[in-house]
Amino acid sequence: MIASKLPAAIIGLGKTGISVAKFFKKNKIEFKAYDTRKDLDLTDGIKKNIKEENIILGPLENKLIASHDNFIVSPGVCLKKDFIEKINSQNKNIQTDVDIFDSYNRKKIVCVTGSNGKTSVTLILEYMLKFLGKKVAAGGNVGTPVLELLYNDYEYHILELSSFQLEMTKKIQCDVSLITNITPDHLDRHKNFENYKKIKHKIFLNSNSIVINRTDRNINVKNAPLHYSFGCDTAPNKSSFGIVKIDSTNYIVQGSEKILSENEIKLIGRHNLENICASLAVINILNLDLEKAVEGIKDFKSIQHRMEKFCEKNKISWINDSKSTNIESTISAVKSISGNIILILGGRSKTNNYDKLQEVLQNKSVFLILYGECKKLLNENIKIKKNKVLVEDIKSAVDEAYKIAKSIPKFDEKKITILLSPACSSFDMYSSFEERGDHFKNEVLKKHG
Ligand code: UMA
Repeated sequence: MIASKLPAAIIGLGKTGISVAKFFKKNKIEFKAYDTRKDLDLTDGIKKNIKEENIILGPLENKLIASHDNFIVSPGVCLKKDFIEKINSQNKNIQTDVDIFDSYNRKKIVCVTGSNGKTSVTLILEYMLKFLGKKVAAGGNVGTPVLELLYNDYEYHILELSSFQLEMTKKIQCDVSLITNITPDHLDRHKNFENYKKIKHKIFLNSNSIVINRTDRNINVKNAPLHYSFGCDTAPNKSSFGIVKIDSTNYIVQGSEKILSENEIKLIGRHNLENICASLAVINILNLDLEKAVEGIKDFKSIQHRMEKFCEKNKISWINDSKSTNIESTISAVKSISGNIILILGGRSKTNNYDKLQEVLQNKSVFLILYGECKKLLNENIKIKKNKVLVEDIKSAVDEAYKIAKSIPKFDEKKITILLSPACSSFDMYSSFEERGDHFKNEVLKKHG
């Protein structure tokens, strides 16, 4: 923050804004808080940390710029271009909670970003470090605002940073940073893929070492510091991790050495093997006990809302993958399942190009259930000869899926998986993918008693 006699401006009063307000209150920094929602409910979290006279609701007017020198913007708030330009032209300062965290943090940090898999890698790393006896916590996009981490004496912080968080962040100094992969996402906000890629790469700027997915051409390591790699191919040397298939079993390898078989872990899908590879590369760089971390991961169960197998009855498995809010993530999910799949897709669409998904579905034994705001768009854009049905909402999707599963002939020996992997955001009907996933699980569990 720049030195100023004016109060700071906190923009956005969700989890992030509240955490900034709490931090400022503790550190005796004056502030005012803004939220563009006129009818915002003043939650207990807000009331506890912010005096009502310091809360301003409604559209952000350019005239408020004169009242502040420091603006701390929440990730979900997309500021107008002229608002940002005005702040910059007056040598004022826009930053994020991640910048404030950076200026106060003295502990080791690993930063993780990527279009898919970033939450999984964050949670796998947190789990591995705990297994190794380290005091560690994960924060950022994964759910706990980063500033909340500073109140405890952790040895390691694992930060999941989204493109929304990186966009306005000026600097995050880290020991290791990692990009899992980059595919187009959130382009409505970031305008074009080039810009999105550039924002993702900001994570490398102040990192001592970096981990890259060597098979992803969208990740550019020119001028980057010392780097280590992972990928879904063979590993070129001892400081890299990869996957090889021997006699139809996938193994994680470090260089040429097999270190873990897919049959030894509880996580489902090849993409999770990649997530483990990425995490092991970080453990390696941090000079921690790799062998023990490999032992630990064998007991790691599914992560909520990410290929979470939460119910298995009468040869039917139910998987909640509500976190898959884009096509690439749904493709990974579908590819990782064999047998009959009843796939629930829908929500608010982020695109109208579903060609890649259609291609994958054509080679699978799949029945589609399309729900929500974009069900018709999906119906028009996913042209597969297989069965399809359109329903209103998640409850009807669960009812329909159950009916279809029951109707699959008994002589069909293949297992049946009912998969919610929507390829769309949840915002047509829910406030988050978590809420959607919880609703799905509740409806299923009601059915199965
Ligand atoms: N708001 C405005 N104006 C706007 C938009 C929002 O005033 O134009 C206000 C809203 O009225 C609301 C508040 O801002 O009161 C919400 O702030 P926010 O959207 O930044 O959300 P937070 O509650 O602070 O949660 C954020 C992340 N949310 C987003 O990036 C949208 C959470 O990621 C993150 O867990 C949390 O900080 C803690 O770090 C969620 C997410 O959806 C999971 N992430 C996206 C994703 O994973 O795809 C990027």
